[in-house]
Amino acid sequence: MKLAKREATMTLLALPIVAVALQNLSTVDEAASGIFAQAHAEEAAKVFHGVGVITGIDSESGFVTIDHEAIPGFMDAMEMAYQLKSPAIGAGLKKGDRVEFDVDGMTSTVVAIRKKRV
Ligand SMILES: [Cu+2]
Repeated sequence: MKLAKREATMTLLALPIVAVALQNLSTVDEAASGIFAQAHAEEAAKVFHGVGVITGIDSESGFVTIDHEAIPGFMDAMEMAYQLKSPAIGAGLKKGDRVEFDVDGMTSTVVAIRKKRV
């Protein structure tokens, strides 16, 4: 891409106006591919929403075990341990609490968790 651009620019050195136009076009192209890459990164870092009951919580290590319902597009219903993004976000939660939570699809880290109103 870079090489092609340089060659094209050199070929068109005698036509500065066209060269500038080509460069502008290329810049737009690069900006567009940057947006595309960002969109993909966001897709990979998708956050899923779950609902379940806390069956265990370790507020020091920041692990919470949740007996959760199926999380559409991510995982079936199961009981499993999740790492909290930080132990602080689990503050005030205890075993038996019904919660809703957001889990990062890439790392399976719980990024948000709160008591669910019945
Ligand atoms: Cu699970």
